[in-house]
Amino acid sequence: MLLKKNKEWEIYKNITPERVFINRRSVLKNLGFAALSTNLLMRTAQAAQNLYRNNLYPVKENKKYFIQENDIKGGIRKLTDEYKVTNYNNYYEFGTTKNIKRRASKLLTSPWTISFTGMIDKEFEIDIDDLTKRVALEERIYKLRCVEAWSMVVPWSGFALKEILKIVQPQPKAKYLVMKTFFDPDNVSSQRQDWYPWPYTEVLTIEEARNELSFIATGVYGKPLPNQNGSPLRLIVPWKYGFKSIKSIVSFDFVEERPKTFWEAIQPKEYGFWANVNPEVAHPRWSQARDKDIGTNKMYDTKIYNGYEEWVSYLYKSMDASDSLYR
Ligand SMILES: Nc1nc2c(c(=O)[nH]1)N[C@H]1C(S)=C(S)[C@@H](COP(=O)(O)O)O[C@H]1N2
Ligand SMILES: [Mo]
Repeated sequence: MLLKKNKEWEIYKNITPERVFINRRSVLKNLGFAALSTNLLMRTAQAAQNLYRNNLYPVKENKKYFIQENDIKGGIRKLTDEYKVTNYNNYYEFGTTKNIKRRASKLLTSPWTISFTGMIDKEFEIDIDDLTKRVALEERIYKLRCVEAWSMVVPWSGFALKEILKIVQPQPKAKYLVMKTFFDPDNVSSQRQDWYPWPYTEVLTIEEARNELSFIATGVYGKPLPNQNGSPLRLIVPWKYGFKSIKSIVSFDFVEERPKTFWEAIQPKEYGFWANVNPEVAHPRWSQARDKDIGTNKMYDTKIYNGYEEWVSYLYKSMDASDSLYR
């Protein structure tokens, strides 16, 4: 019967704050569903929320940031196939291969509480589906350039990160925005491996977070974000290597001192804090001069700031142009 068969669902019941879960449960109890299992309840909630999210998309495209480019033989670059975007992923919480879709599908993304803390007007928590009501959703086509020298062109749906800053109003003392992915070692087995500094953590300067390109994606290809791409919300900073674009965010913390990011803690010389794309600064073990489109395997000359120089170069003008800006 259902209960036994779906035991695996229990694996990911986790990230729900106890409080929210208990409320949901008592509501359903009153409706006469007391006998329903925890698992079934949670899947029911998720299914209802999926329906709600499906109806948010597609959203209107913002064409301002679209960049056309040619491959090294002169062919015009097209969008990467949806299939590739959603089947070739980096998401270490679910494994170290690109093929993590099935495992990631077990993650429950509703309810999904996000906390806003630190040096802001007032600390608070909000569910993702309430947050998306408070921002303007739009679609943007961005290039994603992984530090592993592959790239994709992806139509993301979501909203500008600066909209969050408008809501939370960081204090002048706040210098950095720290974002974290869920941490659930009981249910996500990789997070019991203590050689990784879980949870996945990424940091931007407040000026970078305010940059008009910084984007929070909640959808892709005109649909809600699939789990493997970082549902229900992930960062996209297209002028930086892909590892900066943290998935499945649960917290935004505004701080004065910069903490170490996940990759900085593992290997700072290769995957540093700034990680701005630069074809002239090689990774210690390979060239960054070109990137290969996933899907077509066509080669592109990598551009400074991944082609987004006109929007972001001012951020780094006054800084020492050492290699660490580009790793
Ligand atoms: N939480 C989390 N976020 C993450 C990663 C990860 O392993 N865990 N991988 C990063 C890397 S290395 C890349 S290239 C992009 C890949 O995003 P995609 O799978 O949607 O293409 O996600 C980034 N965000
Ligand atoms: Mo990456």
